[in-house]
Amino acid sequence: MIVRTLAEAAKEGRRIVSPDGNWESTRLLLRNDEMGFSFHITTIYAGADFMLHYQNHLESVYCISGEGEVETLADGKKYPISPGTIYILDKHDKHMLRATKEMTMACVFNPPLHGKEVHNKDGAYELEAESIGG
Ligand code: 9YT
Repeated sequence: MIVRTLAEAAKEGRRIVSPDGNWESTRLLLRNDEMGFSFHITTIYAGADFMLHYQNHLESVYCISGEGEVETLADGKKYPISPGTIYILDKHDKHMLRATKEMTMACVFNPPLHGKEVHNKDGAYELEAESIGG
């Protein structure tokens, strides 16, 4: 069994702060744990308004606290996000994410992230990224 805490994980280099200033994420479970998915606690900073398009991954995002909205760009639909809401990007949906109040999210990725990923210019993560912890 593997047991970790958010505080320990942050100290061990699992906390990634996005260079775009929109979010940070502590990646508690990664590819090298060999579970088939990764699990992160992500903070979306208040005022963030940015495009994401996980062309190489599926992601589910559950809101623990805060407030915002997600917009799917293919159809312009906007969905409010508040504590208790999950959105599931089952179609690799290109989307905008907006935080009116800082949001804390639990995020799951398939395939699992290596650990150091930040978004490329298309809002995606590359498949061959640097790993945390070997
Ligand atoms: C909701 C979302 O995708 N935010 C960007 C960060 C991502 N959750 C991650 O890399 O942990």
